[in-house]
Amino acid sequence: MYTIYCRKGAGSMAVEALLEACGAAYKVHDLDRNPDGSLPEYFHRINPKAEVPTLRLPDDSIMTESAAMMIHLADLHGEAGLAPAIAAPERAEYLRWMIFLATAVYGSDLRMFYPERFTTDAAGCDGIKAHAEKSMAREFEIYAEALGTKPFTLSGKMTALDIYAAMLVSWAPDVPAVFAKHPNLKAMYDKVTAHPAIAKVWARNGI
Ligand SMILES: N[C@@H](CCC(=O)N[C@@H](CS)C(=O)NCC(=O)O)C(=O)O
Repeated sequence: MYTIYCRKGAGSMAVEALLEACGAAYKVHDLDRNPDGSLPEYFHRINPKAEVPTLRLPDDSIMTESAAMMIHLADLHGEAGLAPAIAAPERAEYLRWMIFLATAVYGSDLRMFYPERFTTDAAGCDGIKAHAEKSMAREFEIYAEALGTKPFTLSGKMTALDIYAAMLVSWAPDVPAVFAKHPNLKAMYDKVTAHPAIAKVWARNGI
């Protein structure tokens, strides 16, 4: 049994959706913030960075880093067909875009939502946020170009990559504008979120 530590609508959403889509046995542990905005003390002992997603594996060990979880779960639950096999020709591309999303796009999201965490100078926050929005716009251009006319990032079949991309695009500062500029991203997003397992988790997360 997996336990996924979550905050609704946060980075845990993609991992929760993947667990559901894989048919894995899992429990959701929703975290509430303390009145001062921090996360509960017990959670800092589970993940010293106190970030979601945090995943407790069936052997009781703890895993952090969303992209690592996506890769690990999709590989372990290969029967769900949500990852190319290690030797498949599209495996390199799968890893490339998974890490691009985790580092470039997720990074821009974090700078945009929490600029104060990226500076010791509170006066610099607006600049960090503006730069993050610009970076994210460029990153979605790059991703949309890679997607091209394919229904999903790799081919005609949804993978964990598309679930991760769908979560990240849902955090854009102006989602309708991203979709208007990149109708192929919208088409991919609509297909991913129409999948019954993903729709269920998106709804639980209030999306
Ligand atoms: N590199 C981490 C980043 C995780 C992360 O920063 N998560 C955010 C939410 S999306 C978080 O929990 N931040 C701490 C907080 O909100 O208090 C990952 O990919 O899992």
